[in-house]
Amino acid sequence: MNPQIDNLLHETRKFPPSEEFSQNAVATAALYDEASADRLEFWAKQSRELLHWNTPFTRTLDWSNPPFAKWFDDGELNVAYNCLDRHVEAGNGQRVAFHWEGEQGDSRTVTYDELTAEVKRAANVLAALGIGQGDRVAIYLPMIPEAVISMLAVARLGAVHSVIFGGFSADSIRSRVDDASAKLVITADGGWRKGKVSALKPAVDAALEARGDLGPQETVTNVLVVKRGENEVDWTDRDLWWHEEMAKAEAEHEVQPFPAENPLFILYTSGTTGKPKGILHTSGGYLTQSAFTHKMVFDLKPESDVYWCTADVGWITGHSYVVYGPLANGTTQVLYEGTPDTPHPGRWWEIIEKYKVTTFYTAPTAIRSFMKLGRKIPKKFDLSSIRLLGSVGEPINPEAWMWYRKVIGDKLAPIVDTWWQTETGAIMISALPGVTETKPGSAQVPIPGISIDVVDDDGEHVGSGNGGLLVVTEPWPSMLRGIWGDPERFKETYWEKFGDKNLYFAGDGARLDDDGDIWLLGRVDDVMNISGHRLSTAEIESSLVAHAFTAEAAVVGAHDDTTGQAVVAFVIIKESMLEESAAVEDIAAVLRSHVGEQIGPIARPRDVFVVNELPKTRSGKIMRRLLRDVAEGRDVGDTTTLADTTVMQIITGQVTAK
Ligand code: 6R9
Repeated sequence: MNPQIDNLLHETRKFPPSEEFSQNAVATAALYDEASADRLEFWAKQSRELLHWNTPFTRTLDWSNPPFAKWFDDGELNVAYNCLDRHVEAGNGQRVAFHWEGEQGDSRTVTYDELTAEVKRAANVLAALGIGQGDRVAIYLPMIPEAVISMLAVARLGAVHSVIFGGFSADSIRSRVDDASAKLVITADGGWRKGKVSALKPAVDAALEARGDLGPQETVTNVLVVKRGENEVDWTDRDLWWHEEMAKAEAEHEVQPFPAENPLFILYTSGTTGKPKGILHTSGGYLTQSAFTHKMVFDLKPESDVYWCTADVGWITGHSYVVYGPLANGTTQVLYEGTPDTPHPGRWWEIIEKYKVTTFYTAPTAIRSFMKLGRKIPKKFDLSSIRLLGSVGEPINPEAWMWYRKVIGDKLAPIVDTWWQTETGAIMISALPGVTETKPGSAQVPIPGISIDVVDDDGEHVGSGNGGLLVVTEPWPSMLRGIWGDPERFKETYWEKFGDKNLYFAGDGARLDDDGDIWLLGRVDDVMNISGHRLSTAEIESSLVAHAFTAEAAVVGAHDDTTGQAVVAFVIIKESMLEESAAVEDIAAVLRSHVGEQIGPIARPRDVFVVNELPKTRSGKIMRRLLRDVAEGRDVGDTTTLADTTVMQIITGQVTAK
């Protein structure tokens, strides 16, 4: 078993909240009672309290056609108005929305007044380019205020954004733009990463030029380009500078309400097959649950807190806990452009000191890499403003949890380990700070109003002390409404595993401890979790076999001390290419960078092993379990189902010879 999970199963420490924290906590134990008394009424009440509805809803949930849910569906609201104008109207326009920090140390303070004004202008720019309700806009930007402004401007018009993480390649942009038939792409002339300006526009140019004769008709009519990196960029007729269009645009923009189920965004995530899934989220339910969880799980005091979630807006965490949840709640945040170790390894701690961050939300992989560098670095900075810590993206091993608490939280700050997914839209399992006694390594309990279970293969509850599969048993407000353009795949992937029981299958293994608390154990499918980012084995395999050298490829996620898992690939070279490939000095490096170019640097395998055979069952299925054993340096387990039982000896020999 993965050593981190093994540790996790022996963990018994518990940390009750301090009395002081509990007394001032936003969340109370009564929330659980209220939610279990009447779950739907509970969500209806939260939605009315947290959001402004132009047309109040009268129906909370329509589940007459599962798994297609509708929440608050006869209500109307505007998502951007909820995140901006209403805070200004309530007299909080002077409050800082973002303390933005560039990697090079340049900074910009954006108040709610300013953010609202910029979004209004940007909405006018987009409308002038023909964007209206339901149109799709692709956003490929670095972590600069314009990323948030673009998302909110799209939302304000009732259009749909598809944010593409800045680390993805031209091919990934192409397939996402095509899948959603995007009309407009918003990008930049570059962004600062690791001390250099990384180009973004060339990838967009390449994506839009790479249309083969067989491709569908080009849907993109314009590319808006934000000036950030001062890079030289190629220019075409469809390109427009963001700042020039903004300068020409009207300042006023009248906000219009849209139905609760109006699509808000599509976000692509890896599944078990090669093709990323376009996860669709809509407006009212999504905003309700992201705002509710942001307020309760992060114990939000909007007048005094400075909240920092380190996620990029290219991931769901950035959508729900940088943009929608925090802004709906009128939060003051830090937004940082760069990498944690540039220009020095204490950069994040320096930012916490500078802005007196109170609430810090990051991923276990980051915590582990800081742990490796030692406590001396964070100890150089004043982190005494921190009062609450959060973790997301993968199971946090108890050792990292304890370090996070001691070194960053000064032994006082509660830690909330939050389990959720792109598909769930918002946090589903987490301690409530001030209420829950926390346990290192366990995400613990469903949040009020959410129904979770751990079940066996037949969908039956496993009972305390047992392991099984994590399921959501009742629809929830921020649930995905589908996979863009593929309702069948939506049903098959998430809802059909347990027959007609209507259980949402998350794809994660979990265990219930004797208190009934939930411990997440990682994915049970062929999805890997690298630094908290999801990648599918199939997607990387198909990229590897797209290279001229490769006949066959098998990819596994192997345990890695820092990144949680690392991509390890086994490839067979084509007979016809043996000579040519032998002339290449480092085939592994060639294939690694090929994957990096096709999918993006995060997908680049840590190791590529060239082998003569792959272990297959008699029915021809690759036995990834055995390859994982090799990749993790273990003795290879049971090989009796292999078609050729000697193949593993050969592979082990080839790998250890490296
Ligand atoms: C928010 C996010 C989702 C997958 C999920 C699970 C893993 C996320 C976790 C966690 C254990 C946690 N995951 N949070 N595992 N404990 N607190 O990360 O979304 O990128 O879609 O990934 O991440 O395996 O299924 P996403």
